[in-house]
Amino acid sequence: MRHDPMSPITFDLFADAEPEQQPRLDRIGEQSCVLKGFALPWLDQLLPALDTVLAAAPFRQMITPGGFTMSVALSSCGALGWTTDRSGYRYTRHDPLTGQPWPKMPDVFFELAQAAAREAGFADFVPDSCLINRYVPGAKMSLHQDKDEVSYAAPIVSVSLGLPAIFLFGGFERSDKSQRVPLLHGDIVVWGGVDRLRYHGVLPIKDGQHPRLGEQRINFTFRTAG
Ligand code: MD3
Ligand code: FE
Repeated sequence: MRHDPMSPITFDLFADAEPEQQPRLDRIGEQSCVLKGFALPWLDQLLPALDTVLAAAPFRQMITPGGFTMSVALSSCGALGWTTDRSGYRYTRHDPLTGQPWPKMPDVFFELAQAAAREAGFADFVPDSCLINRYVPGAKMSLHQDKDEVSYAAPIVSVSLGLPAIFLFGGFERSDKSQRVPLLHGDIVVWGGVDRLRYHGVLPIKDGQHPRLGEQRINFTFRTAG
């Protein structure tokens, strides 16, 4: 029998995803939302591109201005990369480890970030920086604000891969109560507008093995930094 021309030929990209990863939009703040499972259809393109970036700019643990070694290991791609050392936090055009410019942001990274921002209501997001955070079990990120970007007009897009995490979404003072947002492999969070300067963090990652990424969580944070 011939295919009915009115019924598109499709296949289910989410056939093997967990039910909680069915694509959907959860609002977590006035201008913030979680796009559950949004990155899943992009993974086969995303992971090889990630390997290329990491071959040029490997993960490294950085030192905070206070002299502590971060439990999260970092890399970056795009025109600007975020770094910290004893002298402070900043965006740089060169990787301090290699002395080379940060690797180019792969097209598939840019396109995914732009598509997610659009889905969340932010048209024409043009990220110039992608910070790549690697968490092993036990690694965490304490409550902080992101204030190193030139403008707070653009949203921030964050892609979670690998082991699950509990994201802390706080208020405008460190002492404000935080909301706990579970994030799974393939989830994307978009923050903007009035929520841009909220305190946020990540609870220590629990032990586990992710079938695709092993014993780690990787987070991409896209920003318009410069
Ligand atoms: C919420 N990274 O790199 S996603 C960071 O999962 C960072 O690795 C976390 O916080 C992670 O700075 C959280 C990114 C994020 C970035 C900016 C925000 C969440 C935000 C600004 C306001 C509220
Ligand atoms: Fe942050």
